[in-house]
Formats: sequence, C-alpha cells, structure tokens
Amino acid sequence: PKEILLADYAAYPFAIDTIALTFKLSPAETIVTSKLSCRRLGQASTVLELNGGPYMSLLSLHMDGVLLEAEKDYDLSEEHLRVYNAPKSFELTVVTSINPQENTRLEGLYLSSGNFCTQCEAEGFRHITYYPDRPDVLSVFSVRIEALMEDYPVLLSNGNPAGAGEIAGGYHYAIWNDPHPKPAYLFALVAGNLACLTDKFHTSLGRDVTLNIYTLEKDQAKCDYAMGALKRSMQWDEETYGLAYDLDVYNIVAVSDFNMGAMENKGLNVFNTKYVLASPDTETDTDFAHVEGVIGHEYFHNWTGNRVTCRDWFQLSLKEGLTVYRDQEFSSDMGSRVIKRIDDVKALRAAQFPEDAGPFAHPVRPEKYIEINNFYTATVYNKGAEVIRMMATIIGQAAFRKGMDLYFERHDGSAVTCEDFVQAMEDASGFDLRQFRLWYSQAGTPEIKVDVKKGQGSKTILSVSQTVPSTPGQDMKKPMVIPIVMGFATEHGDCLSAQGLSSNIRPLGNGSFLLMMTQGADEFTFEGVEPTAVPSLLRGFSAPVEMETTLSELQQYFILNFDTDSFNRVEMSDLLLKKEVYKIAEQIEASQTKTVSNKLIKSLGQCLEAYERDPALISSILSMPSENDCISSMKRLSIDAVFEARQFLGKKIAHRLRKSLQSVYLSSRSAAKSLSLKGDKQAVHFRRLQNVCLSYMAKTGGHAENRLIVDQFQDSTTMTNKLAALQALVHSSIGKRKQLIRHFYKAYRKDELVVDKWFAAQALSTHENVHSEIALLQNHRDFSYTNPNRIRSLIGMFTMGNLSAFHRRCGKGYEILANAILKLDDINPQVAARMLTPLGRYHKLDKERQVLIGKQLKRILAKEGLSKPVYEMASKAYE
Ligand code: HT7
Ligand code: ZN
Repeated sequence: PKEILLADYAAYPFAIDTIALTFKLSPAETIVTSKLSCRRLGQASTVLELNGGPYMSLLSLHMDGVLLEAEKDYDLSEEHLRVYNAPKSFELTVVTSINPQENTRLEGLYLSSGNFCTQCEAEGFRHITYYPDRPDVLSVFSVRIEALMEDYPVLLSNGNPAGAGEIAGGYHYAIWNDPHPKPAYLFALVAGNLACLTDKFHTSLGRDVTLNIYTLEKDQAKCDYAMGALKRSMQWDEETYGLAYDLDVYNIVAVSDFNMGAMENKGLNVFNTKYVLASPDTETDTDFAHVEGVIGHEYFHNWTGNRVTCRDWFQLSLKEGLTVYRDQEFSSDMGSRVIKRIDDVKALRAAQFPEDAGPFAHPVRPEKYIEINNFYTATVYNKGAEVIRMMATIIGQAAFRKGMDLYFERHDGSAVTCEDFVQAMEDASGFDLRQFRLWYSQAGTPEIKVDVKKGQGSKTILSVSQTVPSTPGQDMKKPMVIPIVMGFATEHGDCLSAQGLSSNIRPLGNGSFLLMMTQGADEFTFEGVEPTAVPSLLRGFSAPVEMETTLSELQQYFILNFDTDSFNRVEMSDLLLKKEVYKIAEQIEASQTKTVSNKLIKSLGQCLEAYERDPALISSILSMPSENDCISSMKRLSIDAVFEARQFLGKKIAHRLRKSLQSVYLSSRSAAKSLSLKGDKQAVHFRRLQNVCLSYMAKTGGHAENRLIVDQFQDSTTMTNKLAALQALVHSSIGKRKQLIRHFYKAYRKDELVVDKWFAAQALSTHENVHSEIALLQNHRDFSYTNPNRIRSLIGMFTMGNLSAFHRRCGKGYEILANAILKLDDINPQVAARMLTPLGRYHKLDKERQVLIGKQLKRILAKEGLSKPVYEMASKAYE
C-alpha cells in the first residue's frame, strides 16, 4: 500500500462551489445523484480527479447535460474517477448506486437498527459518490432525501430544513440546505424511525435554535442529561470564547453501531449511544461524565473543526487537540477541576505514553500515513490537547483568548494548518514560539531529571536536564520547550518568600512559578526560600513529560501530606505506590521475603481518615496504579514480578487498613445516599470513594466484606454501585458468584449498553480460567463482531485493561486477540486495526513473550486480502 506524505501536499486544482445531492434510499440499493458546480482554478490541469471506492457502482456521468463516455471522456479505477478535458467551469452530474445493508465497515452510508446513517470522516464520503474527498475542498451542500414514509418517517441532513412533502407510492422527501461551505467529511444523512427530545437555545446573537436528540423510541427517556449538557456547552462557548451557534437547528442522533464515540457533522451530530444515553439506574457516574465531555467536544467542533477546518489530514490535531483541550476545560468548569485533571492525565499516561514509547510513535502532526483512520490516536488527540494547554500556560490565559480570537478572525471559513494556529498565538501574545513548534514535529515523551541543590547563602538551585528518546524514523531529537509549573510546599501552605529569580523563572502570582526549560540542561535559581520548603514540581502536569527528581523519601511524603497542589498529592501517592511495587518485585526476583513499608500504609491510612474534606481526591490518592502504569515506568524488572507485587501490595493495604476501609466505606455510602436524595452533585465524589474502598475490601476475601459486596450488588439503585459490586464479585470467590453474574445479565439483557458493561466486567476477571471464560463469552448469543461497542467491551477490555491475563506466558491471550483481529478484518477493518494496539506494546516484555507476539503478527500479516488499516498497524508492530 502507498504511503501518503505531508511533503507532497498540493492544493486541489478545482473549486466545487456547490453540490446538490439527491438520495433515493433503499436498504439494498440506494441511488445517489450528485450535481457539482465546478471551476478550474488558474491554468492547472484539465483532468478533474475524484475519489471513489470499491463498494459503489457508477451508473452515469454527465457534463453540462451531456452523457460522458468511459475511456474517451473519463476513466474509472477502483479508487478514482478521472474526467478529461474539463472546461473553465461546468456542471458535473454523477449517479451512483450503493448497498447500505451490506456495509459492515460502518463508513459511508450504512444501517444501524434498520435506520440509515452515515459516517464520512475521514474518507467515507467517497463510498457514497465520486467527489474530491479531502478536507480542503469546501462546498455549499444542499440535500434532497427520498424514502418510504412508513419505515423512515424522519429524514435529516446538515444545515437548516428547507422543505418536505409526500410523493407517490408511500414515499416522502425532505430538503436540507447548509449555508456554510464545508468539506465532505462533515456531510451527514440520517433516515429512520426515531423518537425525538426537543428543546431550545437562544444565542447571544439573538438566534433561536431548536435542539433535537433523536434515538430509538425505547431510549428517549435517557436523553435529558445529554440535552442539559448540550445547553451548558452552548452557554460555555459563548461565555468563554464568545462563540455562538450558527444554524437554526442542532440535531443529534444516537446509534448503536458506530466506529468511534461521536461525529461532529455540521448541524447533525451522529453519536454512539454510549455517549448520549444516561440514566442513573443504567449508567455510571463515569458514563455521565463522558456524555457531558463528548457532547461538549462535538459541539465545540462547530468552531474548531467546522468553521475553521484542516487543510489536510496531517493537520488533524489542529481540530482534535484543540477541541479536546476545550472539552477538558469545559468539564473542569462544570465540575471539579483537579479531579478532571487527575483523570485526564491518567488517561494520557495509559494510552499516549505507551504509544510514544513503541512502534506506533508519531508526532502530533504526523508526516506520513498509509491509512488515515489509524491516526485518530491518543497522540493526535490527547498529546495534541497538552500542546495547546502548554501554549496557554506559557502565554497566559488572557493572551490565549486573544490568540483564539485572532485565529477565527483570520481563518473563519477556511482549511488551515497547525502552523496557522501557532502563528495566531504568537502574533496575539508577542511570545516567540519558534522552538515550541517542535512539540508538533518531534515524537516521543521527553524525560526530565530535576536535581535540587542548596547554593551559597539562601540560594536554591534546580538543575533540570531533558532527553527526548528516539522514535521510529526520528533518531536525533532537539531540546524542547518545557514549561514546568512549581512551588515550594511548607506545612502552612506555599512558601511566598522566594525572590531573586533567574530570568528563566516567571512568578505566577499564586505561590507557583513557571520555569521555562529550553535547553538540554537548564538551571533555575531562587533566593530566600524557607530552608524546610519542599519543591513541588510539574504542578497540574504542566507538560506531558516523564519526570525524575532527587527529592528524598521524606520530601516525597511531605508533598503527599502537605502540598497545596492537590494534583501533586495524587502524583506523589502514585509514585510512592509504584516505588513500593518495584521494591516488592525486586524482592520477588531475589526470592526474598516480601515486605511493605509501614510508612506508606500509615500515610494512606491518614489520608483515608481525613476523607470528608475531599472524598474524590482521597479516592484518587488511595487508588492503586494500574497494571499498565506499573509496567510503563518499570525498569529492568519482569512483568510477572511486577504484577505479583502489585497484587501483593493491594492485598496488604486492604488487610492493614481493613477497619478504616470498612468504616469509610459505610460512611461514604450513607453520605452518597443522603446527598443524592437531595440532588447534590457531591454524591458522585462519595460514591467514588465508597467504591475504591469496596475494591480494596474485596481483596481481603473476608466474610464481612463479601457480605457487603453482595449487599451492594443486590440493593444498589445506581449503576455506579451495582457495577462496582459486579466487578468485585467477578474477581471474588464468593459462592454465589456465577449465579449473581447470570442474574445481572438477566436483569439487563434488553439494555445493550449495560450488557456491554457485563461483558467488560468479566473481561477484567483475575481468575485463573479467564481465557476460557473469554472464549465462552465470544460464543455468547449477545456477542457480535459487527458491533464495535461489543468488541471493545470484551476484546478491548481483556487486551488493554487486563494485562496480567492478556500477557500470560502461555501466549493464549495473544492468540485470542489475533483470532479476533483476523475475523474482524473482513467485517470492519477500521476497528480491527484499532484492536491491534496491544500487540505493539511489547517493549517492556521478555524475549519469550516478544516471540509469541511476533508469531501472531506474522499470522495476521499472512492473511490473504488483509485490509490496508490492519496491514499498516501489523507491519509497524512487526518491524
Ligand atoms: N471527528 C471524529 C473523528 C472520527 C470518527 C468518528 C466516528 C466514526 C469514525 C470516525 N473517524 C474519525 C470524532 C471526534 O473527534 O469528534
Ligand atoms: Zn473531535
């Protein structure tokens, strides 16, 4: 397969001013007529090249009303339609036929629960009609949809409604006009039998907008939260960035068969049901948070992505990194800023750091790809958001807002690059961001080392060095700009007496400082810092780096107990827990007796006792680092020892803090209950703590604890508690375990999203026979390779969330995954390729396991007719 290179970018030689589409919808054969008004730009080529795909037939082609002849007037290959002798301006009419019913790839036009829907990003529109399917070709779309009225009463597309009516034979039609020129990836169409929740929003510019959320009838009752989130998003964007909505309707449609989370099509967002439906009895608190975040994300795309879009797909982070940053800030403003940051950094470390450290590493702005769908990655999205966040930190919030204003002023209505964004920030702030731009072009997570020294007199010197590891295709790295936010923690808050700062330090006015690292090694000097103050470094995770410090253990515990920056208290508990895991792992490897630090247990116990002030924070301080976290930052140890050590430490904490855990469990449980009756949002924080306690309590296997698990499972009215109990139950050896798991299924079998949770909970099982349990679940009547949510729940959870089971020495985990990928490759290559991620994370594994993974990759690569997306991922992993 061919590599596409950023360096090869060339503007499209034609303008498509308007496109008028007519769809005659039918499941087995839909006819699409597309009228393009085309204009040749300058003296460029007279060959009009349109993208197409193998799942579509060309029925006819006319230029200015004249039928064109194959080979003489045009050529058709599997991927292109080339029309010769294009005049200066002309109208081209393309008629194609497609089969939505057979479309299991879920891109282009397909069916979900019998309803028509589309997914065009990145390159799905080319499976609907021949068109310049690239983000820099913007056109004004008008759409006419015709379908059987009884089966498809709702007919939707982008923009504003412009007419509807009946036609003979039980058919009807609807017309939609979108006044905003847009690239084809933002096109959408939905037709079906859908119920609708309606509301209104009045914009700051005086526009009355109708808001609709369409779902299957049975799901209508679960849309209120999403509607509220949409209105909060609209309000927030007006207040924060002065950005108002620009159409008369905002439609959201939720479908169960969807390759990703949601899609920001102009005026017609299509969502995975997982990110719309929310009811406390079937969705967890985390689900609610995700719904709010994703609703916000897609709404914010209306400006960052739709009004200003990407010139080419290498610039994907222009819209995705920026929009993730915006949705993170929105959620922070709606709830707890620090908890949101803790969770976001956890997600970055879980998905992006391993990506940056392995064979799939690529810059935030990649330079080449075979399959663009493989580049909707944690690097482009989450590291991209961190890059935006760092810019905001460096230039300050006020200048960042000015930069955003300038960006829209310059680029509204056009397709631009990441460079254009940085330029706007640079021009608005007056900061020199030349070196900063390396964050877009250099892959790899920088590693910094901080050495704290006392100098002459009252001087404190921080010596910081950085290295950026080499990544595929990038051996030599330049030093990056790294903004390090820090303060000096004392028992009574931040030390405020620091002065005499070197020129590379900026006081932030809140007791914190911004250290601007720009070289391989930098020194930062302070004077007058209290002698006992402890540096609290990288507050709020001000840069996406790995950090090592020379802080003593005493100082680390000091940060855990006293830092004013709650984020860093959690960071420190995480670090101390991981250090303890590694110490125990070393003892295991040396066949020594395993020991656990009393100091660590005591500190965690103290935090736990003081839970009332901030239950969510304490729940994070107490949480064990994940298996993934533990192996990501381990050095030289074997994963077997690390997994065993992690389990051992978890059990020890559970036993040693047994009494406190039980009592905090009971009090947070009742606090959550009474707050929730009052409709107080704090209930979520108490539930979070309650369930962290429960997960520790489960590790004791004690009679009283098991009783509490079963009680919670049977009595809880919220899915948050029910699922936490189910998870504990799955891991346990409680007698009724199997029966209760079955009971859960029976109670919720009609609710797909809950059944997903049921599959996921079992995929995380720590039981010895987990591989055979997975095999059984793959044969369950509700398991299906055509539904991406189901695949992610079972296969995704097992391979990415249950590492000790996935990496068992027998290699069965790898075989299970390879088998699933091979099957899925014929059904949905995009999802199959994503599932391959864990097979690229072998750099911390021993030789034997690497060989076993290599064997499976070879099997995958040997498949005849292997899809392009899977080929790209498997060959990179195999290299
Ligand atoms: N912009 C969208 C990215 C996307 C996508 C969504 C659904 C299905 C397939 C997709 N391919 C790419 C989602 C977003 O970031 O908002
Ligand atoms: Zn997005």
